[in-house]
Amino acid sequence: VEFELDLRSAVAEQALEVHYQAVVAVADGTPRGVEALLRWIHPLHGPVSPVEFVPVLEETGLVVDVGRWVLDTALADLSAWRRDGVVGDDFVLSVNVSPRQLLDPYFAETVRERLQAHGVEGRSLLLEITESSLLEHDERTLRLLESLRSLGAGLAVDDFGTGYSSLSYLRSFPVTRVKVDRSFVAGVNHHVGDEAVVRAVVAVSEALALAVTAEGVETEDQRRTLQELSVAHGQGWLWHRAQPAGETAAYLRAGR
Ligand code: G
Ligand code: G
Ligand code: MN
Ligand code: NA
Repeated sequence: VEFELDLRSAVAEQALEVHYQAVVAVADGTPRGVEALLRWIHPLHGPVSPVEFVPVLEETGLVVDVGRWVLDTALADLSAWRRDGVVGDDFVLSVNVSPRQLLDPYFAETVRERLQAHGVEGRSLLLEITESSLLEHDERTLRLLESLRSLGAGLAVDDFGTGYSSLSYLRSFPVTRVKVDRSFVAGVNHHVGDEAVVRAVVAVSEALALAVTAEGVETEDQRRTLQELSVAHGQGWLWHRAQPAGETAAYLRAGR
C-alpha cells in the first residue's frame, strides 16, 4: 500500500522517467530504432525496476495515464531527434503497451492524436504488446489492433515464446514483428533447444512475413549466431543499455 502511495505521488510529481534502449541491425550495429522503457527513481530506494511497479500501475489503472504520458514523451523525443538530424525518417520508436491499456476505449484515438501532435507518421511507431494481451483476445482487441495498424503503426509481440499458443496468435492478429525473448537468446550458443526455438521463430516469421528482433543480446558469440540465423534486429547490452534521452541521442549520433 505504501508502495502504491509512493507510486501515485511519483506519477503526480512526474518522478517517472522514460529511458531508451537502441534497437540495431544485428549485422553491423547500425541503430534502427529505440525502445522506450519506463524508469522510477524512488527518493529512498533508488531506481525501481518496472518489473516491480508496472504490475501496480496495471492493477490501479494508473497505467492508462502513465502509458499516455510515456507515448507523448517518447514521441516528443523522437521528434526532437529528427529535427536535430540525430535520426532519419525510417527510424522506429517502440513503446510498450500493457493489457490494461488495450481495454481503454480511447487508446487508438490517443495514439492517432499524439502522432499528429508530434508530426510523426504511424509507420515510425511500433507498439509492443505481450502475449498475455492476446490471450484475452476478443473481437474488440482485434478491432483495436486493426485500427492501430490502419494508422500505420507496427505491432510487435513482446517476450515471444514465454507464453503459449503463440503461433496461432501470429496468424490471428495483425502483428508485424516478433521479439524473441531474451531467455532464448541467453542460451542460443549453449542449449540446442534455445537455438531450435530461435530458428523456428525465424522460420515462422518468414512464412508469415513478420520481422524479428532478438532481445537481450549480450555477447559477440550470440550476435554472430543470430546473424547466421537471419535475425535482422537486436537489442541488448552488447550494443546499448537503456539511458536517458540525452545520452541516447549521443549514442545514436555516434552509431549512424
Ligand atoms: O527495462 P526493463 O527492466 O527495463 O523493463 C522491464 C519490463 O517493464 C519490460 O517487460 C517492459 O516491457 C516493461 N516496461 C517498461 N517500460 C514500460 C512502459 O512504458 N509500459 C509498460 N506497459 N511496460 C513497460
Ligand atoms: O519490454 P521488455 O521485456 O522487452 O523490456 C526489456 C527488458 O530487458 C528490460 O528490463 C531491459 O532492461 C532488459 N534488457 C535489455 N537488454 C538486456 C540485456 O542485454 N541483458 C539482460 N539481461 N537484460 C536486458
Ligand atoms: Mn518490450
Ligand atoms: Na521483451
